[in-house]
Parts: sequence; C-alpha cells; structure tokens
Amino acid sequence: MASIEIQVPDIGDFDEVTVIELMVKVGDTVKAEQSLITVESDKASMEIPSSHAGVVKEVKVALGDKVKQGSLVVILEGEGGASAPAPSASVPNTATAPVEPAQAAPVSVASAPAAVAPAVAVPAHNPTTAPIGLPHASPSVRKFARELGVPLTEVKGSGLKGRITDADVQAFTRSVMSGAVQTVAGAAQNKSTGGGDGAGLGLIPWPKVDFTKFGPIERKELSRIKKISGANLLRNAIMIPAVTNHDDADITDLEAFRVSTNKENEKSGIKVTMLAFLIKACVAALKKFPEFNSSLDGDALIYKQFYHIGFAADTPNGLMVPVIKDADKKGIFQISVEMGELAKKARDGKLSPAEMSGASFTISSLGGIGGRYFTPIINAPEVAILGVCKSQMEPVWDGKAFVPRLMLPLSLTWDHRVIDGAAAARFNVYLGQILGDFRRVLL
Ligand code: CAO
Repeated sequence: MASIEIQVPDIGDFDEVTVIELMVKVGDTVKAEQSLITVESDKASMEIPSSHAGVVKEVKVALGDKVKQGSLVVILEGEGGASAPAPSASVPNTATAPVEPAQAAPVSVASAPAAVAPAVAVPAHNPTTAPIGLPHASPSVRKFARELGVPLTEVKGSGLKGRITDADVQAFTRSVMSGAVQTVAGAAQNKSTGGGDGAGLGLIPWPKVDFTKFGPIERKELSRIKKISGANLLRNAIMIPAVTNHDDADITDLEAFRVSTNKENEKSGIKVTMLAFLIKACVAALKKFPEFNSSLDGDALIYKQFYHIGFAADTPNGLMVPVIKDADKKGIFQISVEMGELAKKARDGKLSPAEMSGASFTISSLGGIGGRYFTPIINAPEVAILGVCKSQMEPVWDGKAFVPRLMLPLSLTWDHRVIDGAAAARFNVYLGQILGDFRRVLL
C-alpha cells in the first residue's frame, strides 16, 4: 500500500497558522475530506481535511506547531481508492467533518461526535460569574454547541489553553440535563420565578425512583441518536411557543390517481406513496405562505428562497430526518426515488450530515402506521412542521347526502412568534385544497 503525504492546502491570506486541535491519531482510518487538524490564525480557525482516504501512519504536527501551505500534516497508508479534490481554504471552514452532528432536527444526527463521550470531568461551573472574553473553540465545536443550544461562554474547556472540545460540550449538556449545573439563563429564570433546581427551568427535581422495589428491571443505554436528538427535542419543545392545528384533507381522487400511476409504472420499480404528493403540496403552500418557510434571526425573519423538505424516518436507532433538496424543482417520481434512497440510508445508519441539513420545513408521516392526529415538535430553526396520519374512509356530507371519502388527518405545528393562528388555519385549508385537486397548484 502506498504512503500518501497530506499537506496543508492553500489557506488563503495566512502565512502561518497554529495547530490548535489534532482530530486524528496514528492507526485511525480517515475518509477523504475528513478533518485532520484545526488551525487558528489571529482572525479565524479552520479545519484541514484529508485529500485522501487511508489509515494514519504518522502524525507530523503537534499542538502549538506553526504550519503553512505545504506543511506535512499526516502520512497515510493509502486505501488506493477515494481521493477528494484538492481541498482549499474554503473547505475546512465548512462543516464537512464527519465527527459533527448534522443540523438540528427534532431528531436528527447521523455522525454525531464519537458515540458516547468518554466520561469527562465536568469543569467547575458558576452561572453567576460572567464569562470574560470569547470562548476558544474550533468551528466544529461551535457548530455542535449551537445545535445543542449550549452557551459556549459558560463551558470550561479542557483542551490546550482552555480550548473547548466536543467532549466538554457534551459533558456540559449532560450536567445541565441532570440538573447538576444551571446555565446563566436558567439561573436567572430560577431567580425570577423562585423555582427549584429542575434543569434550570424552575421546576422541581426529576423524580428518583428505585424501580427494583416494584419488580425486575433492565437498564439499557439510549442510542447515540436518541441521546442527541433528545437534547434537540427538549430545547425545541421548551423554547418554541408552539401550537398545533388539526385538519383533514379529502384525498379520494389523489389516492385513486396514485394507485393508477403505480399500476401504470409497475415495471419501472418506482413506488409512489402519499408522502411524495404531500411534499409537493407543502411546497405549493410554502410558496403561498412564505413565513412558514422562514427562520427567526433575533428580531428579523429569514425568508428562504429554497424549498428543502425534511421527512422524519423511523430507524432501528431512532428518528432521523433526511432532506429532499430543492423539492420545488423535482417531480413526484424523482422525489419518490430520492425518498426511498434516503430512507434506506437512514435505516442503515449511512446518512451523511449534508443529507440531513438545510431543511426549510419538515413533514412527519405516520401514515404507513396508523393513528389520527399528533403534535409534532418543530425542527428548529424551522418554524413549522406537518404531521400526517393514516387516511381512512369517512362519511362526508356533500350537501345532500353522506358520501364515503378518503380523509387524510393533518396536524400542523407552528411557531407562534412567527405565525398566527389564522395563517396556520389558511395554510391547512390551502394544503387540503391542493391535496383535493392538484390542478390548483397551477392557479
Ligand atoms: N394513509 C394511508 N396509508 C399510507 C399513508 C397515509 N397517510 N402513508 C403511507 N401509507 C401507506 C403506503 O401507501 C404504504 O402502503 P403499501 O405498503 O400498501 O404500499 C404503507 O403505508 C407504507 O408506507 P411507507 O411508510 O413505507 O412509505 P411512506 O412514503 O409513507 O413513508 C417513511 C416513508 C420513511 C417516512 C416512513 O417509512 C417512516 O419512517 N415513517 C415514520 C416517521 C416517524 O416516525 N414520524 C414520527 C416523528 S415524531 O417521533
């Protein structure tokens, strides 16, 4: 096997930068484009990715070393395969590192940071002390902290010169969740409400029960995905003033069209489910009601001019949310094929962070399973999510008689800071009209 020397690529305007984080060690298997080290100039920090896949034979830099374009970073024992295009300075700045979680999902995250953080001592934390200066952390750690809603200014770093690591962020999250530590915001809230120590929310502590007193038990660790999605869900459930509107859509004709389309295209092997039509119908509704396709940014709204639709997928390890990018530009067949591929990847644990990022709206469909209505949790920073349950035949009054119609239960949860109840009702009504007659999209 060939030895491959990985060097620092063109890093733009910087002559020399300091190595502040080693992200691999001898013996590690790295993929092409995986981040190897983090470097820092006086202006920014960035991650240096590997241009090839292979096994790390030698690490040629140490923490604190000064490096520049061409400096040798690691020597790989090549796998003779994948090689990425020569990385440039713009690459390392982005969240390509497979050690990062994907964008927050109610859910989410494929390649989260090393499964379960090794037990890290939680640095002493005093929420009443104002932090001095900006926290030192690499871009990937900052992104991870943002996704978990962790205030980095309150995390004590265990890395070189107090640098905050992924493990520090995870440890901090665990301590806040367990109630051992409070965030400044939580402490302030407790002070104002006179509350107790329930995870910084002014709640009474979580009940501690010895279940063995009542019968036999078995303790099992939560999956990596559940641990991370739990933190996201908790934040989203607590921080978003969410309301859910329930409605029904008459999909009798659409279902007949879907069934006949599948019959006609039996040989193609592409199966179209109701979810593909729902994605298209939601895109039409998002275009008509753009605030549903926005995100809050302080006192402003960011209106997205793209329609990337996330869909919740049930996997053996927990809930994942792959994203159909540019759903407005794709047809039902293409969406169906992509959905099938992404759902399979999700079940196989092979979704990349990029495949779970960038959603502007999410659909959670329990239609294949059952139920009537539910209250999905918004996938921040999105502002709305559509929950869908199983359609069923119902008697519907047509003005003269009850007629059997196939009705699809819809549950739209929306962020009341951005959307009003009237707009939500209109969104659902419009969605129902589109699903009732797709020709309306043309109007
Ligand atoms: N009403 C009635 N039947 C429906 C339906 C609906 N709304 N939606 C789907 N179905 C039917 C499909 O037509 C299919 O029927 P056949 O087997 O007869 O062809 C069957 O249910 C199974 O569909 P599916 O689930 O395989 O396909 P999908 O496109 O509807 O959904 C996916 C794909 C990946 C979203 C789904 O498999 C899944 O994981 N759903 C769970 C999502 C979830 O967990 N949400 C909760 C989030 S909150 O914790």
